[in-house]
Amino acid sequence: MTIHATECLLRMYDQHHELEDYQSGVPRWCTGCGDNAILAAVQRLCRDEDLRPEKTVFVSGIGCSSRFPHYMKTYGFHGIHGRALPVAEGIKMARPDLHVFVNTGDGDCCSIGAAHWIHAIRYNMNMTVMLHDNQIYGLTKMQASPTSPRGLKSNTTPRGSYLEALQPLSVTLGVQNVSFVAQAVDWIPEVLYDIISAAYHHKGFSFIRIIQRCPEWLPRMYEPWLHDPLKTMLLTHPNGLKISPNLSKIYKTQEQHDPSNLNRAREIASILDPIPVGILYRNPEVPCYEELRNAGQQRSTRYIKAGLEAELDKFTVWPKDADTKVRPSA
Ligand SMILES: Cc1ncc(C[n+]2csc(CCOP(=O)(O)OP(=O)(O)O)c2C)c(N)n1
Ligand code: SF4
Ligand SMILES: [Mg+2]
Repeated sequence: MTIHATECLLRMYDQHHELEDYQSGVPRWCTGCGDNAILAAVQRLCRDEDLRPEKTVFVSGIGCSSRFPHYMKTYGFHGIHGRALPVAEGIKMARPDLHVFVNTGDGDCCSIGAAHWIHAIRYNMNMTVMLHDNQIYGLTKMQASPTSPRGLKSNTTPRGSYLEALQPLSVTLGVQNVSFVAQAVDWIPEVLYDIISAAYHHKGFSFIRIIQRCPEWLPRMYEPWLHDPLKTMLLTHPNGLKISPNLSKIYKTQEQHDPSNLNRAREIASILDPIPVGILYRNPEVPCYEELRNAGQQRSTRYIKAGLEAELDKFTVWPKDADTKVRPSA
């Protein structure tokens, strides 16, 4: 039986996806690394939203966390250090129909990529950005990052780091056109999932700082918070996170915070203990750059086809006697 191309396409559209349709390879992160929890939440989200893998792309820079795209059975771009955001912006500009996710580390985003981070907030392109903040350079074996706490001993700061940590939430909330800022921790999977889901559903640049444990280099960093639930402050609101009764019984430190209140969001961003967890700010009215610029509109199908053919022709091995400069007509 012959299946025609259109039928094939229709079958693809109808296909329902399971968890394993998004899982690729065995993660090489250390046991107990918070990146594993983030990966599990994201794969669940893709399954629940039934995202088409061929319409989904994960972009990263360099670092342990930036290995993320390898473990997603979607499109992916493991880029260069600090450049995940401009790559993602380019993808969104050319293909606004794709679901674009970015996974970046605290070194990747807040150090070498800091300039791109600031401008990406201002451009407010529709993508979900996860900052895996383990407060250390993990992959290169324990150098201080901009988010390392003052006094942290590392390979580059053997006497303890001299500076106060940069606060990613405060920085993001200070930039023109900020539209979505949230904070999550890797050790409360239910809330981690809900926050990534809210970020995915927001139209604009959704920035989630995820406090991610690195048991290899900073094994005891979050012990006090793990052992005392009162040291975590859940931000709840009918327009923000809704917490299940079971979770409410454990995490009793809570604040009703309206995510449209930017001034309060900025105050909350500066609270380090208890750790605020939830949606700090959301403004769906901020325009997205790709819409202002009518991204993807200028390219006709003919233009795209010609470009693709030119690329494929580079790899064509023509018969010896053929004129290599002239492509045979179909
Ligand atoms: C241009 C450039 N400079 C430096 C490096 C070395 N390098 C690789 S990963 C990394 C830091 C990664 O830290 P982070 O972004 O926090 O990711 P993590 O490994 O902690 O997930 C550095 C400095 C590099 N690969 N490229
Ligand atoms: S070094 Fe740290 S961040 Fe990297 S995989 Fe191991 S636990 Fe995770
Ligand atoms: Mg890091």
